[in-house]
Amino acid sequence: MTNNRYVLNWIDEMAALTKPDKIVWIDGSEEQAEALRAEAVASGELVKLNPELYPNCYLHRTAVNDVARVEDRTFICTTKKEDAGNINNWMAPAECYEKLGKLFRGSMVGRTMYVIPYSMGVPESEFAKIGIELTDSIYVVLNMLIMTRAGQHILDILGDSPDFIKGLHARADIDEKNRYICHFPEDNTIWSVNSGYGGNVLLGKKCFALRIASYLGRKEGWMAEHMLILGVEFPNGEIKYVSAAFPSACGKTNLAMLIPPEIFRKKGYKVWCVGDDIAWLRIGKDGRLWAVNPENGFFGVAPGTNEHSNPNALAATKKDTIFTNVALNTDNNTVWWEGLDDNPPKHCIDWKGNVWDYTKYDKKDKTTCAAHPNSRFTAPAVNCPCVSSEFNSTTGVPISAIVFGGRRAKTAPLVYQSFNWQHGTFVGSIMASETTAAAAGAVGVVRRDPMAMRPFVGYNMGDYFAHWLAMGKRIPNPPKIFHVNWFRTDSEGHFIWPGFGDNMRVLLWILDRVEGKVDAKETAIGYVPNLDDINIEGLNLTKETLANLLDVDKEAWKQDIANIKEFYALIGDRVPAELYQELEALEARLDK
Ligand code: GTP
Ligand code: SPV
Ligand code: MN
Repeated sequence: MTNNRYVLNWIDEMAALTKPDKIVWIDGSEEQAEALRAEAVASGELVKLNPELYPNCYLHRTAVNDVARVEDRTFICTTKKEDAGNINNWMAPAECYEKLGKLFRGSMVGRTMYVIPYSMGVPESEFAKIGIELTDSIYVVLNMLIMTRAGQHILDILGDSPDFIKGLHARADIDEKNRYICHFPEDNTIWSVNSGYGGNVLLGKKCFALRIASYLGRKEGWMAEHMLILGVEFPNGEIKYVSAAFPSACGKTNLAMLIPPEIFRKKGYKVWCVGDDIAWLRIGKDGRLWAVNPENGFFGVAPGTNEHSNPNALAATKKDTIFTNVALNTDNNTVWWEGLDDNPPKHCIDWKGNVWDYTKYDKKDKTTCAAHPNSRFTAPAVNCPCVSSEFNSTTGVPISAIVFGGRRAKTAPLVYQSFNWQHGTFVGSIMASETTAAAAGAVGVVRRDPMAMRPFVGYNMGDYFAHWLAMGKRIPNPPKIFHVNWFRTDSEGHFIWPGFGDNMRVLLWILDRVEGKVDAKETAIGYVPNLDDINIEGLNLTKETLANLLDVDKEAWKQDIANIKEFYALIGDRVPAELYQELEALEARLDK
């Protein structure tokens, strides 16, 4: 345990509020984790899966009303409302503590409070930051043990320091009307109540590593981003690193674990995964931008994951994994989800815990799904066959290119390059994507999602843009900035680009551009590949189709401009003048 007064006093205070029957410190040992798994199985919180086929794997079902992040119930509580900005929900800190205090009061009576000391990042690294989460959920404890570096050694490293993020979570009544995910960046505090689902309750992830960390990054001169990190290994053994920001459920995990098409594999190309969701970026002594993944596991989308789309993710889930809201095949006690294979189990319990009738399953009707569309796996990073040798590096990896992207049926071409950092920041700021099941609410609606950070910036979005511009001025050798879209559709709504492993073809163009190896076509929105510079060998795709994928539809872009203006106006008066200049310049180029 610890003698740290700040830690002990805070826990006393939180225990006096929530009144748990007992307090258990999570030490990180396998014995303690195993005892908790057994306890959760006995209570029905976890289902133990077939130990031959899925050793040390478990299934958990959340409440039916509690299956995704809740953006409308997520608050940034700064003293001044302007510091949270118009894109975030805001509550005054005192009001929020008071309101949530009532919900937390006595919420752990008859329950156990677990104390989870954890580090985001390799604890020995300069990048790393420590958090302590107090929770009454064994599911949260077991997930945090996979997703972070947790246990007694973190308390030892913390020593007497007050420098840790204080997280309090209680399941309370899982009452959606009283569900709150609240952040107090000025107090290094996170309070989450009435949920038991992933991003709402694994407080090291979105709450700390993005919302609180983005706030700290701005103060301290670094960046916390919703980005995967991957390394492309060339046949000569050289590795170049790329980070990419796509909104939730838009392909980060898939790109991070990409397996190159055979023609590239034969030549010796490989892809290594450093991270699949979050990147912390700092300027290195050599003047480049360096990135670490602060997490230690993957909380990945299950549906659609299969032998062909993402064999690396699938392999990662074969042991030591917790599945959330997938279907249970009761014939052999294994898991299933839509898109795993074309053999829905004959005897099955769906994500709601009901017997599921496979004969009524209709691929086009999400209400007939056995697994929830946002069902997830929590797998240790070490399980992934393509995990990078730099995964535990204390310095991280140098980033050559930053890639933005989203789901756009029409406007955005397959890939384009920004003119420079300022224009690249503008490209990130106008990102848009169709919404997905990762957050509660309508699916498939286009919304602006700057840098894929709309739900995750812990301060004013205008200030966030300014921070990007300021960072660009400070990085002597900045990465080049690109934008991709794997999701253009034809008139029947089918994806035109094959995606997944074939995205390698686009990554190689990006890295060729970084190296100055290929020319490009200058268009109104940025540099677009010349047709011959994207290798489509072995693809069932004609040059004409590629030309369509790369086409910049000026009319569609002009229609987008009005929406961008509205969005900037919504963010308010802290949008930097440089971005308005970029917007005007884009408009002028489109009119030419
Ligand atoms: P979060 O964990 O929510 O942040 O999501 P993510 O960005 O990691 O998304 P993920 O890789 O899990 O992909 C989400 C969905 O997009 C899955 O259903 C994938 O099958 C699908 N997807 C991923 N990459 C591609 C692609 O290149 N093309 C197409 N068509 N679909 C893709
Ligand atoms: C996302 O929604 O971007 C996720 C899943 O990565 S969650 O942890 O629930 O935020
Ligand atoms: Mn994510």
